Amino acid sequence: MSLKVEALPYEYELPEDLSKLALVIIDMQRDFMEPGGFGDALGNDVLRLQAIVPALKELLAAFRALGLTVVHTIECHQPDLSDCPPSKLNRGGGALKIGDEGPMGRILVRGEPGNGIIPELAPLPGEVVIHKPGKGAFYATPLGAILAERGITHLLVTGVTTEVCVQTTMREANDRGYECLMVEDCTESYFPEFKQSTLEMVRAQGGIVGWTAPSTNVLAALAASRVSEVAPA
Ligand code: C5J
Repeated sequence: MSLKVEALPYEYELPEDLSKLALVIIDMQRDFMEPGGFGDALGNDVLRLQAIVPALKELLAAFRALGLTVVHTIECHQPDLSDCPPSKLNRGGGALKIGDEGPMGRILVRGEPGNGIIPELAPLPGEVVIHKPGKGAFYATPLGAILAERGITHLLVTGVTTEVCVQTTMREANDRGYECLMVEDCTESYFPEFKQSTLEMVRAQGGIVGWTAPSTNVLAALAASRVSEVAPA
């Protein structure tokens, strides 16, 4: 039975075999979400990103209940910054640069307290965690190979920030042939107008990059999958 999510620019069809669907949660890490991290050092109001946590938690719980693939990403660099090009290191003009010591440890460095995913969305054992040096989650990571190994064809894309790492990842995924939907209330930006523009760009021209929908629509389709599992033939 094919399950459809009410979405824009038109219905998004989930794969018949739901094991081909993955939830991708981009960079819900303290460095972007909390005062004292990278986002804050760049002068952003980081607390506005907190608004999406309840909806994302609910979506994550639904994926876990169905035993579906969950991918968490973390933007980070090696302690020696060998994977951080000067073009990234020197940009921004913020109070603290990548690798500097901040209140949550070294900014955007793998393993530092500020680099961890916020506790509400902490990965469970067995969930995929991708450490990525770039904005897109496919660049210089094993993500493509992991998704291929699991036979994943469809991605629900969430996280922060909408127009930077979330959009970049969705575009990378689109070019690799994945059917992608950005979950509207599970992604956020420091700039509300950039979020809105990104959603519009994704679904423009007949869904040139993919679909968008609120999490309630996704949850409704996932709930219907459970009903169809127990319904008599
Ligand atoms: C940024 C991200 N904004 N995760 N990273 O530098 O969007």
